[in-house]
Amino acid sequence: MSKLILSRRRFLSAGAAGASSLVLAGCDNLDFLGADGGKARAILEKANDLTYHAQRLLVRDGALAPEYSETEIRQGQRPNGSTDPQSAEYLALKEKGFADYRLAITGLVERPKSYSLDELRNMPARTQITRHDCVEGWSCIAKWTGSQLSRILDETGVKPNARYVVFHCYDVYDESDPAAYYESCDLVDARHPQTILAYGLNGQSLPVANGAPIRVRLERALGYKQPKYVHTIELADSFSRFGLGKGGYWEDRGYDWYGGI
Ligand SMILES: Nc1nc2c(c(=O)[nH]1)N[C@H]1C(S)=C(S)[C@@H](COP(=O)(O)O)O[C@H]1N2
Ligand SMILES: [Mo]
Repeated sequence: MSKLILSRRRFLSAGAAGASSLVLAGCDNLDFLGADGGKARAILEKANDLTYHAQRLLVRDGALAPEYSETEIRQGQRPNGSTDPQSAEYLALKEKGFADYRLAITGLVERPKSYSLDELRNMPARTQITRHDCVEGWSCIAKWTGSQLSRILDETGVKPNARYVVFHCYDVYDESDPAAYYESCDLVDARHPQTILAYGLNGQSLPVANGAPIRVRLERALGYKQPKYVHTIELADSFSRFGLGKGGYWEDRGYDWYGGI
């Protein structure tokens, strides 16, 4: 615990947003913090708020994550977490090459809507070569292609009381625990130009192992904030009613909600 607090202090005094990832080095170290109601967890949650507000002060809303050149792509994107969802619904979609897939936009939107994969692919695309940083201690530079989430939010309209975007996924990460993977971000990150719904990876269609047919790229955040196998994007005024209420699958298990790098 003292190590965690020291890291947070060091982060704040150093004034470098990137230093916040120090505290997340090694998923294993954090596992014990996931226990609900624990004192350690309450302290971590306070630290989360601190990180979020400090990051929002330090990182300009529109600041871009670094982008790289083709020559810096050294290997394929290493698949991690769920890599082959087994739900009946997902398997049926996969069997037909995702021809029947629809991405639903629901919740606090003016015009709820759903998109086929072709509709998403026919929108103006953004391609970006970025670095993915997983808290387990590895990084990969890869080229992602997709539709900007901001365009989709412009099409559906966002109600004034919406504050968060919640991403619902097809997979359960751990077969012994029925919780579906989910994630969330605020509207500043949702409307960020590099926040895309990716259907392409390194010039090919997105493989199942990396989240086919659609996965989110939230380039200023850590790996677990990049949900794969997304079926629904829900606008909400709070994330307390989803999962265990902390804003994401791994957040429910003790990770930082903002997860900035
Ligand atoms: N739906 C879903 N999204 C997920 C995960 C997962 O298990 N399920 N794992 C997360 C983690 S911890 C990482 S590091 C990245 C891995 O993405 P990749 O497989 O494309 O490398 O996906 C993130 N998004
Ligand atoms: Mo990760």
